[in-house]
Parts: sequence; structure tokens; C-alpha cells
Amino acid sequence: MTPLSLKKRNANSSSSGSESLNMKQIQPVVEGVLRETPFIDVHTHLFAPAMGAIGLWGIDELLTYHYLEAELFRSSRVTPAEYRELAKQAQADLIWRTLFVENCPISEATRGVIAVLNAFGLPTEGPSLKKARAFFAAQKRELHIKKVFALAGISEVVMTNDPLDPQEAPLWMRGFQRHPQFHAALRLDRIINSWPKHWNILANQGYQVDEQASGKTTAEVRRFLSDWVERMHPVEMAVSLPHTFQYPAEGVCSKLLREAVLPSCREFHIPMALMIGVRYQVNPAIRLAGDAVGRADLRALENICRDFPENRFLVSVLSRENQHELCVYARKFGNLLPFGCWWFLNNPSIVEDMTRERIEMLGLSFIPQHSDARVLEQVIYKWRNTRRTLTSILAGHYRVLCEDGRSVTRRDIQSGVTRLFRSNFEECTGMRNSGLG
Ligand code: FIX
Ligand code: ZN
Repeated sequence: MTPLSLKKRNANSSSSGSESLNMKQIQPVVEGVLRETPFIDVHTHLFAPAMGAIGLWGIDELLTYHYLEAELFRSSRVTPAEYRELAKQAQADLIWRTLFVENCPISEATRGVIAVLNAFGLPTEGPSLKKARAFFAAQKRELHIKKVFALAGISEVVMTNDPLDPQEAPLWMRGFQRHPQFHAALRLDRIINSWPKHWNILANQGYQVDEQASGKTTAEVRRFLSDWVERMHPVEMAVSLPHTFQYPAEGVCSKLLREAVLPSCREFHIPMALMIGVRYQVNPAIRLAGDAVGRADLRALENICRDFPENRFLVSVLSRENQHELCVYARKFGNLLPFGCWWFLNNPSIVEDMTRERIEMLGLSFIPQHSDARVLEQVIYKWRNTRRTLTSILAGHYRVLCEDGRSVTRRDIQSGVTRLFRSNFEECTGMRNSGLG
């Protein structure tokens, strides 16, 4: 594009963000737009303030995060059993001493805690956690949530809500003050993955179900799901699936998906989130930290997207080896929306790879990231890292577009970022139309 026409275009469009940017301007504009656009965090394990103690926050929870427990057992002779014996604060002290004092906190997860402490102007080194504990103890939850969301640059989060969780379910049964920035997700792992162990919970609640999922079971599971949709108003239904997941297959899992869950998603016009590729509990001794990853056969996904064209699927796959296939399948099925660099993939070097490939193959039709935060303040570093990684990637793609002969404007960048981190999810869930958000 000739300088002249650029100058003419700039003259009459500077204020509206529609002026063409030169190569040097692109990266700072991308950085600014990423910083100023509040993201929707589409998958977390955070809970609305009125749900009380099941919502984790503060320094002791940050330090005893299962990512750090896994790293503790690599740098300390303490056994998982001995660690479990300790009180929460003692566990946190041990992890701080081992990973932050005796060793340099250079890993992704340890660096995250440093970034949170720094964000609140708290000491990031030295043996004592006294100041940090006093600081967090002094915070009022609602105000603290506001501050944390502002620091993280997010407007709202999607929770993970398990209707069979013995701690959480009674809260929903009793009812509590919903919070506009905490959306519900009806999580169905216990029903879909381990029905034989959990069917009787539904039976005890009066649903006519049985272990073989025969007779009225699928209709009753649909009734159960309707009751919970009524209770939670979820933006999606969700499940994590093992790397061995097959569809179609003999057995209860396929049957419940086909005859209860997916029809229910269609009935309530909400998507199904499939998170595929976990090798559950390869080391049960370290509990939540004991899950691993396995390469999945994504033909299951191919079959589901093809067989249920009316359903929308939010999909995240855990294995690095499955990422390319996921991109290819997303090009084949418009009802498949890839999201996030999940769990063991949430490391800048891998996020970079995955995001570049996704932009090259899918343009802006995916959701780059979610935090998977289990502790409130984690959103601060997880989204800071994402913005840091995405800035150079997005700027690089816009610069190449410019080199190829199409001018790029601030408005282009704004609409791109908004689509990646807001409207793809809003449209897929219909959350703005159904008054859910
Ligand atoms: O299944 C999931 O939602 C996973 O994200 C979690 O189970 C996992 O423990 C986790 O925290 C990953 O970051
Ligand atoms: Zn999760």
C-alpha cells in the first residue's frame, strides 16, 4: 500500500481507530488492546462468594495448589503421607521453604505465586509468610474479588459446579445469592464417567434410575438435568473425559451422552464442554496432583460432532499430540469450538505453539485460553502470562498481514481480541441472549 493512500486514510479516520497502523505501531496497539479488554474466563474452579468456604483464596491456598504439591515431592524427601499429616499452614510453610527459599521459584507455577505477591506489594522472598497471611486475612471477600478481577483483566468467570459434590450440592439445594460475575457450568464427570459409583445418589433423590441405565434411566437423568438447569442456569454442561474415551461405544457413558445429556443441551440451547485426555490418578498418593495425560483417539470427537450437528461443543484436549488433529476437526465441524491450553499445556512455550497454529488454521474462530484457576488470586498471573504470550503472537500475525498487502487498524485488532476472549464464548453459549450474563 502506497504511503500516499495511507496518509489520506489516516487524515479522516484517526479518532475512530480505523486509521492504518504502521509496522512499529502494531505491537503496542495489540498490547494496549489486550490490556484494556476484559476477558471472560471460560473455565475455572472458583466459586461465587456466597458459596463460602468451598471458594479457595489467600496465600495458604495459593501455596498448596496441586501444581505446587507435585513440584514439592520432586524437591523434598517428605512423603505424601507425611505431607497430609500437616495442617494447611504447615503444608504451605513447607512448600514455601522448599520451592521458594531453598530453591529459586523459576517454574511456571512457583513464578505465579511470586507474581501474585508482587501484585499486592507483598514480600516475594525471605522465610516468613507473616505479612502475606496478615494481608489476606484482612481482605473483605467481595471487595477482594473486585480487585483481583481488575488486576487479572477479567469481567467474569465460569465456575465448575458438580451436582453430586457432597459439599457443593447442598448449597444449590438451599439456594444462595448468585453473583453476576460467576457463571455456572453443570459438571457431569461423576454421572458420565463413573455412573456405577454414583447412580444411587440420583435414586436416593427419587429419580427412577438403575446401575445398568436401563428402563426409565435416561429419561430420569434428563429430568435430573432439567432440575439442575432450573437451579443453576448454567451457561454450559461440561465433562472431562479419559484419554481412552470412545464414541460410540458399548456402555453407560455413550448411552447417557446420546440419550440424556446431549438432548438436554439441545433442549436448553446450551453447549457441551468436552475436556478430553486425562489419565486419572496415575499416582493416587498425591491426590489432585496425581492425574496425568494420555493421547486420545479423537475419532470419538469426529463421531460426536458429526452425529449431533444441532449440538455445540466447546472442546479442550490435554495431550500436546492431539492439538493438530483438534485444529483440523474444527475446520470440518462448525459446531466445534476449541478452547484453552488446558492444564499441563498451560505453559508459555506450548501456548505459543498452539496459538500460532490455531490462528493459522482457524483465524479468530477459537478461544485461546482459560485459567483453570482453583484459587482466586491465580487469575492474576495466569491472565498476565496469557497477555504476555499473546502480544507478540498476535502482533506477528497482524504484521505479516500488513506485509501481504492489507492495512491493519486498531479497530481490526480490537474486534479480533474481543472475538477471541469474549464473543466466541458469548455466541456459543448464547449467554447474552438468555439473560445469563
Ligand atoms: O478436569 C478439570 O477441570 C481439570 O482442570 C482439573 O481437574 C485439574 O485438576 C486442574 O486443576 C487443572 O488445571
Ligand atoms: Zn479444570
